[in-house]
Amino acid sequence: MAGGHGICFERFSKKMNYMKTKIIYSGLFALLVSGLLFISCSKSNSYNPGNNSPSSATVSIKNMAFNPISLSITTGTTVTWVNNDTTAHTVTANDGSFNSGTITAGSKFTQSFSTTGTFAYHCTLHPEMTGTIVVAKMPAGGY
Ligand SMILES: [Cu+2]
Repeated sequence: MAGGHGICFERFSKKMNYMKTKIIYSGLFALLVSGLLFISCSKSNSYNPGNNSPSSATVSIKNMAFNPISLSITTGTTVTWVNNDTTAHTVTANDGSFNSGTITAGSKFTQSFSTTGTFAYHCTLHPEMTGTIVVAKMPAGGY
């Protein structure tokens, strides 16, 4: 029979199409899951409107010092100060633009930066403790 192979091939290609659809769907599903994961992860950072790729940075407070002393970020970045010291500290902007109040040992303070500039800060409890956040414009189109 001449058509025998044709029918067989047709069945085969139908099966292939089905498999392709399955692969596409599982691909879309994986994409959806990773998208949801990304959304739920980035929700823990404070959201900055207009910035679709929020980023974050951390400053550790330990041994009566901010580490790093100077942190360079881009606009829309959320900075978290983590008090890894045994005493309380504050993160207080010299220009008064932000102030953590007392951060007890083991606690955190979060501040997002939406404007460019150099923000010097200190600890009101230990004025010799100083730090700087340098905020540059986020590159066009984000990261
Ligand atoms: Cu302090």
